[in-house]
Amino acid sequence: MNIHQQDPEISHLLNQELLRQRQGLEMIPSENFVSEAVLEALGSIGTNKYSEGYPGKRYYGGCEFVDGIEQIAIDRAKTLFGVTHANVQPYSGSPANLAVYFALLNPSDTVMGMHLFYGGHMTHGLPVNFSGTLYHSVQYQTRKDGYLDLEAMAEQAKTEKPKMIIVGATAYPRVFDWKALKEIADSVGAFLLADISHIAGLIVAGVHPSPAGIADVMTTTTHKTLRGPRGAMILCNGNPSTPLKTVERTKENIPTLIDRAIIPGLQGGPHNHQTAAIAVALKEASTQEFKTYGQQIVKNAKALADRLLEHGFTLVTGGTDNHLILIDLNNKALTGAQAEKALDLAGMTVNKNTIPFDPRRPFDPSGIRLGTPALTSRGMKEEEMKQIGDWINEAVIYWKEEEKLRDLRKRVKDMTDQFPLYPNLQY
Ligand code: DSN
Repeated sequence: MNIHQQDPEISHLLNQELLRQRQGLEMIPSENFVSEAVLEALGSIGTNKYSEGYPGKRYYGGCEFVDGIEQIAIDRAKTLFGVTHANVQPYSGSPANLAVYFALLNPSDTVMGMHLFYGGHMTHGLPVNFSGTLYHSVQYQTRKDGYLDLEAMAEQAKTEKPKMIIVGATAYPRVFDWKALKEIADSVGAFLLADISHIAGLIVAGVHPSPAGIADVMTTTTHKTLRGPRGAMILCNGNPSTPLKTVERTKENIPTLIDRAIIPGLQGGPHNHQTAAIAVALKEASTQEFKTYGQQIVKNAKALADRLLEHGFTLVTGGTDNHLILIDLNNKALTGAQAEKALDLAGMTVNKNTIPFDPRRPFDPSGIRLGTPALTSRGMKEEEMKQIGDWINEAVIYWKEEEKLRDLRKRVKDMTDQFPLYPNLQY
C-alpha cells in the first residue's frame, strides 16, 4: 500500500507541495532541489536501523551495511573538502554548531559571532539561542556598506578575548577572506569555526575560497548549495583517538572532541537514510557537472543582481559574489514582509530579511533575501535571470494589485513549465 491509499490527507498535501515547487520560482537561497537518487536514498530502509557509535565501533548488532554507507559518506566528504576527518552524523546545521561549542568550550566561555541581523545565524551567539545564553556571546556586525569589518573584528577580539570566533553567514553576499580571519583568531588564541553551510557547494565548485587547512573546524549543512538532503557535517584535520580518559581541549584533539560531542554528547543513533543520501549527494558533488552547476549559480546571481540594479534596486554591498542577493527596500514603497507576500502571490518565493543597520524589526524588516541555487538546479541561465529581475520589479511596483500579481503568476508558471521538476513524481 502506498501513501496515496494509506494516508490521503498527507498524500494530498505532498502533491500540493510538489506542484508549488514545480510551478514557482524558488529563490530562498538556502533551498535547493535534490536529485531523484538523493530522494530515493532518503526514503530508504536506512531509517529502520539503530547504529549508535561510528563505523566499526557500534553499540548495536547488525551494523555491517550501515557501516559501509557511513564510511563511504565520510571518505567522500574528506576527499571533497580536503580534510582528514569528517563527522557526517549531525542531524542538521544547528546541532552541528551546538556540537562544536560542546566539544571545544566550557559554558560561559566567550564566543564571537556575526549578529543575525547583520547576516549571521542564530547559533552564532544570538542572545535567545543556546549559543547566546549558555555562552558569553559577543557579536560583530558589518560596516555600513554591508561588508565585514575586519579591523573592528580584530579590535573586538583583542578586547573580548573569545575562545572561539565563528565566521559564516545566512545573508552575506560576498566572499570570506579566511586567512585574514584566521590571523584575527590566532592573535587571541581562539578557535576559528567556519560555518560554510550556505557556500559549501560553491567551495566544491571552486567559486568561493575554501577554509580547509585554515579554519580549525568547519560545519556545513548538506542541503543548501551542496544540493543534498537535510543534514550536516563537521569537518576538521587530525585523527581521532579513543582514549578512555578525559581529552584536553587542544587543537590536536579536535577530531576526538567532535566525535565525542556528537555521541555520547548530544545525539543518539545517526539517521542512516540521511547518511546514505548525503553519500549520494557527495558523489554527485564530485563531478565536473557539479562544478559547472556551482559556477552557473554565481553567474546567475550576478546576472539577476545586474538586472535588479538596472531597475533601481538597492543591493546590500552593491551586488553579489556568491549565490545570494540582499535587497534593501528602503527606496521602495513596501517593506520586506509586504514584498515577500506580493512575490509569493506572483509565484516567486523569497524571504523577508533584515539588512545591516535595519531600522525595522525582523518580523517586518527592510529587506528581502533571494538566491539562485534552486533556479540553477532547474537549468535556468542568465537569460531567465533577466526576465526574473523584470518580474521582481513588476511585483514590487504592483504589490497592492492582486489581479496584476495573479497575471504575473501565470507567466511565471509558463516559464517553469519549460524547466520540468521531478516529472514522474506523484504521491
Ligand atoms: N534557515 C537557514 C537559512 O535560510 O539560511 C539558516 O538556518
